[in-house]
Amino acid sequence: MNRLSRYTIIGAGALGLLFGCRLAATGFPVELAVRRVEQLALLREQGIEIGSSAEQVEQAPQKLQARPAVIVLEGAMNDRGDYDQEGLETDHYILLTVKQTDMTPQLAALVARLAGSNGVVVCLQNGVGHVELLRSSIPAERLLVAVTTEAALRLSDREALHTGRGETWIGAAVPGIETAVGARLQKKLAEQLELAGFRSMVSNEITTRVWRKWLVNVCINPLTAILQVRNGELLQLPHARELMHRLLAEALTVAKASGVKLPADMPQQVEDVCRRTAANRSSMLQDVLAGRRTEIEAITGSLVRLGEQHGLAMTVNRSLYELVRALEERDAPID
Ligand code: KPL
Repeated sequence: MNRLSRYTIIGAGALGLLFGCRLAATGFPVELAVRRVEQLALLREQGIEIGSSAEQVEQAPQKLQARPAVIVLEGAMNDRGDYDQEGLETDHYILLTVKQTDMTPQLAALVARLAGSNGVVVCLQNGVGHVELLRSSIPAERLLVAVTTEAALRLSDREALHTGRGETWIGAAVPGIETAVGARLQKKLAEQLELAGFRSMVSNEITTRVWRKWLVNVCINPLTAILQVRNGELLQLPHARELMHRLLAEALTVAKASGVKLPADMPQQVEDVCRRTAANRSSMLQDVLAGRRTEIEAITGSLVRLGEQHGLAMTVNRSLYELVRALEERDAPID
């Protein structure tokens, strides 16, 4: 049977705006769930606008606009009425683009209610921890992860800049349970994201991809936040570069103890990300500069805890973990 799709995007930060705008502009029914009433009003009035940087489109900067439906997150209901058409059932994809720090048990309960028995929840968070929150309430074949290297910068409550094209890998969040329904849902999502202009693929080694992204964040995010430098500078400062490699070496012992096999060229891969995103302020640096809570718990904290459970000495990562926590605790930098 031919099945339609509809999308609910939870979280209208840079990635939420980017995915919401492109999917809606491609013609999919999209609703964006936001928390703040000011953002709701602005998006309802003016829609989303995504700019593409000149390097990315290899020509003059372009703008894409779309006007998806916008709802208040707390009021989100699993109301399928408007979308179901005679004889056609709908696949409801719920893209979770909130930060790790917003992934609370309350949000997980709301997502489960919204998903009902047929929704498909797709997690795009950095680090780990969110899947554990969701797996008791979402059937395994309907809980997906998407690892993306699409880069976007939020400019306002309704505008973002697509700063770099990347790739999006989709797979089961709970590995080892392969079903025909799960495979269909993953394939369809990859095809539809591709239609919306994202290079997307289903991955049968998604755990490795999650770990690769996680370790890249472990190496880059805390260091850039503490040193207050852009990603590229980690390669220019010899001591920072050395420390970054020590963080990675320690993290790789955790991967090995957890039975995760990562490519031998991880050190080069981390350096490549620094080069490709040289001008970026990492998300953790942006959080520190804005006085927000960072994702340190989900990125370094969870790695340290896992390593210690395996009996490993996590001294380098633990030190950076404590330093970022201290940055969060202080009121303001001295003058
Ligand atoms: O994912 C990132 C982040 O900032 O969170 C990297 C890859 C480090 C790019 O800035």
